[in-house]
Amino acid sequence: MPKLIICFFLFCSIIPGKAEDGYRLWLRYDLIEDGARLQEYRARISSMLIVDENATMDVIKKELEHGLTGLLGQEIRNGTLADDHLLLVGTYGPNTILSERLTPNETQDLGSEGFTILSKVIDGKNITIITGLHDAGVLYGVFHFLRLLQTHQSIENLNIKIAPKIQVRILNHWDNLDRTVERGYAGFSIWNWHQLPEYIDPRYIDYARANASIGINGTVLTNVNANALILRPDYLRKVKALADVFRPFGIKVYLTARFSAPIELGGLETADPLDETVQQWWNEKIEEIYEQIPDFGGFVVKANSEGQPGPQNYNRSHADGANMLATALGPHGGIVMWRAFVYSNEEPEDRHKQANNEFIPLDGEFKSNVLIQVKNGAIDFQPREPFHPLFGALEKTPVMMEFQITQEYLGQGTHLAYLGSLWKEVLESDTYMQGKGSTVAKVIDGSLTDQYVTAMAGVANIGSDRNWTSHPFGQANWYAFGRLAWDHELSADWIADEWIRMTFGNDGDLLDKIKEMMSQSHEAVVNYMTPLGLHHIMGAGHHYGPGPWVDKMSRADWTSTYYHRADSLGIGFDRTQTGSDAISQYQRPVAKIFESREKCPEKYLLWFHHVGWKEKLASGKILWDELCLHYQEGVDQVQGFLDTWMTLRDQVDEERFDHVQSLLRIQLKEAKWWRDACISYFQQFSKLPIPDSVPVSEHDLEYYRNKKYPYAPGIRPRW
Ligand code: BDP
Repeated sequence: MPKLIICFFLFCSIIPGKAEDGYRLWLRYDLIEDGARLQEYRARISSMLIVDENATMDVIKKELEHGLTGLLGQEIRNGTLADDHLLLVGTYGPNTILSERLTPNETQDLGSEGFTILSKVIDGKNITIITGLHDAGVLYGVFHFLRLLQTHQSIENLNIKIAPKIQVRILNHWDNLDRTVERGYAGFSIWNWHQLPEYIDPRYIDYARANASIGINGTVLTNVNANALILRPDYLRKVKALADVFRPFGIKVYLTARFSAPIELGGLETADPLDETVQQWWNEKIEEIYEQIPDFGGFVVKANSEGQPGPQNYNRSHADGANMLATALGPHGGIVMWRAFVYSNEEPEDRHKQANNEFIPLDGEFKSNVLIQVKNGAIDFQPREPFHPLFGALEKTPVMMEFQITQEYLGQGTHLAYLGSLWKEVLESDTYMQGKGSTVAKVIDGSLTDQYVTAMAGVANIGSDRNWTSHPFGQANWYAFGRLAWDHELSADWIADEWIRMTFGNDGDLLDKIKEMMSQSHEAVVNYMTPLGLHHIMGAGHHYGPGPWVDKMSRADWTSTYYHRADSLGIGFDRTQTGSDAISQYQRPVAKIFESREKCPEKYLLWFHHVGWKEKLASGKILWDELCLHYQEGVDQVQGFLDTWMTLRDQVDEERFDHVQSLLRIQLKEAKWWRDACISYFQQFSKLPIPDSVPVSEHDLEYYRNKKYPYAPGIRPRW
């Protein structure tokens, strides 16, 4: 390599303040700073040979060239099988160069997307092999290998064999065709419908690289509040262009299907799923899609919820609707992800109960290529929710997880909230569906039931912002979603560790400090927004900031007062038998814990119980004091994050340092806003003094109630 280039690499790596705009995400391939590791890697890999030829292998070659040149600071030449220190990459199908170099044991149980990475000595030559049965497996192996280098792991004696635990690992973009993003806080949609299919924005490729690097293999391009236009031929040509870009990265494209599309697009008079003309319309539409996109993944459907059309408009069931689409998609290998986030126009006595009420009677009636897509909790992506009771209730129907990566209820684009911890809490919850140990993770990965397909979806936080996710730490949530969908047994801490190393560097002090911030951040948000099981007390409509006073909306279960039920006696939603009895929807051993005032974990207390202001909690303090102290603790935690971050000035590049610093200041201001607004509001009911350690609110309640935020994302500013 010419001296000049080496100097350039060294130069880049020794300037701590080097500008970083976050565009590269975790795929930063700067020269390894650790001298010993660098030497090890350079000695181990001096050439590479990719044995197959196809579009995925081209992607692999580019990524390895880019990654290894950057990380090792030297070019990697194209090798031959005679080389010592060769990196040998490709599939291991029968009678291939690779199969000759592998024992059957080494490739056992890899499945269609798994990979193995092996250090071997063959004919006296050291080689490193990355292989899988299919191209996608090899691609995942290559990203894993690069991650080992990025996180400074040893690559001596590698004997790694990994396969994903869940089959469909998919992002749900809530992107509208006008490029606005529902609940998106990172700019506009990255899909440029106007310029597709002719112009392929390089962003699409970087998007696909990022997803493939964490094992995401599907993307739903459009909002669940669907627009039928996406199914029109001109739009389908645009979708095809994206599918063509993503295919080599192992990513399939899916769309949301508007149930009334046969009327809107097809000019039919009905969308009744049992009507033959309707079925015919969908069959033909689906044929048309597969002609363009032979590996089209299928549909996500939001039906009969929040005003969306669905089979119930025709007195048909969710199963009738889902099965109609599944029948048409089935022969092509497509699936239907039918959402359980339903709530009808008639208000039920507790929204918590509605999904179970509607879906349990249909258990066993869905075709095998239908999955019921269930949000992690029964209300709506709140900062903390107990797991959705449906996970423990559907025994004959595959259920899949829907997490929300975009932080609709967790500080939107400005709060640091690492969601790995939230998602792990849900995945590890025990449903007791088939006795102890029936965790949510096991329900969705198919280990409890024999299901045709398994899946996990995450509502994307990606937009046109240069750094993709608005908050630099929002990237960690995209990353964590992918890693958990691939392997839900990874710990939140482990995932954070990987992400920090790749995103900010491997320095031990930096790593410890950022990890500490991340690991506390979810709890901090819960503390200053919705402690002790409170939920749905945010501002109306835009869902930004506190709004515990919200009481008059077109339906009661959109208000805050419906959920917190504060009165002169106490606060909280009684979901025991004396209240809505939603607890009975959980399996008995779970219900027994939640319904007991003593056994119910305090983090869910006000979710399930109406508790007296002066009732004592585990700490010996009364509820009112605990509530106030939690709010204060949340504020203190954010202050702690800011203090910690300020000590990292010399270890983080200026651009990201300043950005995060500004955002933490906003978060601190807003944490105080939540605390003061909520305490002032609830104090009207408790009529108790605020504990001394909690500062007196800067403003009175009226101030908070009247506060307007015309700049909140998603709001159209008005006079
Ligand atoms: C809620 C969002 C709304 C979505 C809905 C859904 O506020 O914008 O359309 O969920 O998931 O959280 O369908």
